[in-house]
Amino acid sequence: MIFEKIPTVPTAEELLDKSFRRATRAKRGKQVLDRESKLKAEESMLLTAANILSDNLVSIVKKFPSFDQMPPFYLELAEILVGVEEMKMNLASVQWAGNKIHEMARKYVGMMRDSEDAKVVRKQAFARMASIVDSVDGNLRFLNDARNKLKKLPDIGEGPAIVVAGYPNVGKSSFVALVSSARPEIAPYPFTTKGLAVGHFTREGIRYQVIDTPGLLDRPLEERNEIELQAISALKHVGKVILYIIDPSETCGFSLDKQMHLLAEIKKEFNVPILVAANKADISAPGEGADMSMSTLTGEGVEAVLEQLVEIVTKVNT
Ligand SMILES: Nc1nc2c(ncn2[C@@H]2O[C@H](COP(=O)(O)OP(=O)(O)OP(=O)(O)O)[C@@H](O)[C@H]2O)c(=O)[nH]1
Ligand SMILES: [Mg+2]
Repeated sequence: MIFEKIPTVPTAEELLDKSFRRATRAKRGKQVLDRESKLKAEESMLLTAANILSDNLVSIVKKFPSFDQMPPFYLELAEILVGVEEMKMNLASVQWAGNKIHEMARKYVGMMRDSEDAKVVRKQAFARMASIVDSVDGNLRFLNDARNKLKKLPDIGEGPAIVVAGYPNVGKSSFVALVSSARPEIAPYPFTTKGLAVGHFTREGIRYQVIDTPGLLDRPLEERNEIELQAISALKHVGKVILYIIDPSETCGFSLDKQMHLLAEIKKEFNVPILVAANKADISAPGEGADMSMSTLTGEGVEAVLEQLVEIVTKVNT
């Protein structure tokens, strides 16, 4: 996954600590008897600190993937979770700081040669570097938060994908846990699932992906929060088929009417085959509107639903 390899982004303080410590060590080995060797020692201290700082800053930027060639699904998720423009601006500031320190170090080395006391100049240079790095501390923190959010996104790969959607608390995660390798959290309250998760199962040599999504309420797109938007994004970009789970028992806390209305909206919005399964058959009759019935608690009917999904995917593919 494109966001998986982004390393932690250090704070300004961590960067400065590291580089100044290494610079002190670089100086320690040097003899400082005459003016020339004192100059050399201060110079090496300055360059060591500057190189570490600018290399680190520039490499932070390099480790973020380029947003210009990103698959639309991940681009949209990045937009939902962190904002692509904001991320670009923060990266640009960090890049600027890296370049600035590099430039500045060269200038100060020149100044050192013409000065009475190299140590004084080196100290001025360190203060300048520290203030440049401090000035991007907010950017570094933003990027670290972004990194932590993006890293949690699931790796959606090549195989056909089944997206499981529905109202909160209807049993989406229970289904995904039952049929695939994923182990999502299951709980008796709505909005348990807060992000996308992917599990896998294999049928006749084909590896299928099952995507668990956060619950959706029936409401306009512009009112949806960042958690729901991830589900919409998966529906839009990755599904070969959608499994829409309804809970006719309404123990999920939402009326069947509302659940059916959301289904109608999804049918209108997405051009993907939809299988409707009524869950919780152990406590209520499926009622109207469902293609199949199951209980993810007892397991009854679940295998048949899975078979049907595989059949739909196979048809779509041929
Ligand atoms: N009686 C009964 N309860 C079920 C069944 N399937 C799931 N549940 C219960 O319904 C609750 C919600 O299950 P989840 O799988 O977490 O539902 P979800 O749709 O993923 O919920 P969100 O992530 O909040 O959207 C849990 O308490 C489950 O134990 C079922 O077939 N029968
Ligand atoms: Mg869930």
